[in-house]
Amino acid sequence: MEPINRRNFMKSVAGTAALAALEGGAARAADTGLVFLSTWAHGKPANERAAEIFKGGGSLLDAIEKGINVPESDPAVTSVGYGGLPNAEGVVELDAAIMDGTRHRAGSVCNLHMIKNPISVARLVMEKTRHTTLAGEGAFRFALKMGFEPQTLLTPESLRKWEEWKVNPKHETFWLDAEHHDTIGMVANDGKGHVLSGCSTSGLAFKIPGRVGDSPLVGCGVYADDNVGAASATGDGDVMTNYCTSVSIIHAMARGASPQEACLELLRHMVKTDPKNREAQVGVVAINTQGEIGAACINSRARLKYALWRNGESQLLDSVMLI
Ligand code: SD4
Repeated sequence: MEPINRRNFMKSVAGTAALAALEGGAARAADTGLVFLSTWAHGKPANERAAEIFKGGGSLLDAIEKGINVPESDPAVTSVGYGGLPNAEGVVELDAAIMDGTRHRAGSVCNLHMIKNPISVARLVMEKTRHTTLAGEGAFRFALKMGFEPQTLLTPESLRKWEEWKVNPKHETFWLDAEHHDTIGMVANDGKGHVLSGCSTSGLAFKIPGRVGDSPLVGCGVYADDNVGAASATGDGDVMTNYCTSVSIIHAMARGASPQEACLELLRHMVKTDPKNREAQVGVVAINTQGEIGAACINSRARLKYALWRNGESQLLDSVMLI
């Protein structure tokens, strides 16, 4: 056998890693490629916009923000931003959060009215203040200070739906029940292990004014940590908040689960702790620092479709359903 001399050692994989360590840093992970993963069909144009921003020289934060701005600004999407369905009093109240896995910092807004891009306001809470969450009137006044233009967020369509709901004697109210709804949650990996999570919603339609769902809560609607990965959630926030969905998924991944296993582990736990959750509308997405992904939902009543952008290919796929 050839004796190990310095030249042979340095040619070996172990030698390269050892040399990198000696030179003051661990060997850098290989580039696994840029990935954007979002909830629902409106996640597809959002991912495509995000990829365009990143490839044009923007940061991953720019990419997530501008990507989520797409459904927020689209009046045809009635669950996010402009055109989102209002609360029981006919006021559109928006929730959003964004978390940066490098800084381990998030920004979020709750019950924000008259500002169509809450994810952009959430980003500024993270970047311009020492706070993490601003709510209601304070969030609105902060947005004005940051130069956002107030505008009505009701569209003829969302107004019509609210009027219909209001006069329906059997209308569902959130004093008791929940209703199906589609938030955008987006997670991303820049291919070098930097991850981010963002989430934006108008919350459950016709909710009690002041209600805050899971989406703007750090650990629930978003979580991101460059040591592990990122996660986001969609569905009935009144159920999911009790399970701290996103951070629970990240903790399972930190213990060694793949993103897909981690998503399913959380959903199984939800059903085990309360069998009624079998009927709950819950969808989750996750990505790890190597770019592996997971997407899962509890039942077929709200089968989560997720949008995946990878290697220039943009797809809409079915998530794994809990069985
Ligand atoms: C909420 N989680 O406010 C949001 C709604 C949602 O898909 O995600 N719908 O409870």
